[in-house]
Amino acid sequence: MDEMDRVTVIAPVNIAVIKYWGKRDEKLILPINDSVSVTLDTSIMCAKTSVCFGPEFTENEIWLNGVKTSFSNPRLVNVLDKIKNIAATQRSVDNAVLSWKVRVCSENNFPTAAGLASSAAGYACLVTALAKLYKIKTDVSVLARIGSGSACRSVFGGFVRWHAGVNADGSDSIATQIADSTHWPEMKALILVVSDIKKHTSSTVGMMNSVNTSDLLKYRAKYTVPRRTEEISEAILKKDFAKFAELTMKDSNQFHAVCLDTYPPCVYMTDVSHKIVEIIHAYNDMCGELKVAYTFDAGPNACLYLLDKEVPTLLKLIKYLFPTSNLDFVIGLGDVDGGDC
Ligand code: 2P0
Repeated sequence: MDEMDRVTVIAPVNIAVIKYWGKRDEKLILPINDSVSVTLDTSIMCAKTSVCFGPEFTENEIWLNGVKTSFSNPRLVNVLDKIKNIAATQRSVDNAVLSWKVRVCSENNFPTAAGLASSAAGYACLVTALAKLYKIKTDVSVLARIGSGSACRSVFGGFVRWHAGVNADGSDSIATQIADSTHWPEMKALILVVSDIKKHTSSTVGMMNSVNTSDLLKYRAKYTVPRRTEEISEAILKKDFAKFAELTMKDSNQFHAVCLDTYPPCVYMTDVSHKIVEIIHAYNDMCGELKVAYTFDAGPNACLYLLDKEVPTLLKLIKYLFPTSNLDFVIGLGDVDGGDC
């Protein structure tokens, strides 16, 4: 096989501060509200994907963390079809190449499906690698979105906003950068892995149930998120940590309130997660200002945002309160393809 027929890409994890929860179109993966996230440095958490194709392959194959997995996942098929269609339109590869089968090998260096944005990094990686393999020119954030909504935010570094858009075809549902990773270098994320067990309700199913049953989600999408998205973008640009922290914590809390308002409820936070919330509020009260913000995705693990000068004290506190835990790590902000995984 020609070396040109193999591409490897690394993509970072992003952790939302204004959460995406709920779709208006399941097939195109169009959200009901904008969301904002922070892209983390790839040194500790990232996905790495290699793709290749060739006339000798008899079927499409995907290997996830060393295990061969079915390629029949409709999202995977959809992403590959879409990329091949673009390649055909742009005539970026020979027609014969379009009939070749592909082989995908993807690895994460962090717990999969434990609410640590593994699908975001995974699909961002996959579509970027496939777009390079088929030599197409396109907005990879749109392709990533079709794989997994939050993945569209992982194609940019720094602070990123995913615009819900209004078009029925999803052409304006894209991610843009609010500020790059050098804008606020003091900003750090401290990840506390409470559990790496796979979640009961996948985000996809959970958000579908929320759209169908939660009144709070309707209120959130219409009134809360539009205001918070503007406010947090401004806080990021002004480097106003207290405002950033307040909005981040309130949005995490409202997202989990929506999960409880869903019928049947989806419960992602555990007693330990709630303990962490309590500790952070007590810490901020003790400091007399907001020094640390927590946020929880569709899982029990905490992501704390804080400025670097606060990291040593916070780490000491966490070690004191959770002496047996060795599952915490500090990460800076990152870029796309920013280092070895
Ligand atoms: C987010 N989450 O904004 C929110 C917060 C989880 C909680 O995006 O169905 O895996 O593939 O579009 O992207 C998780 O949702 O769901 C998610 P699909 P995805 O990060």
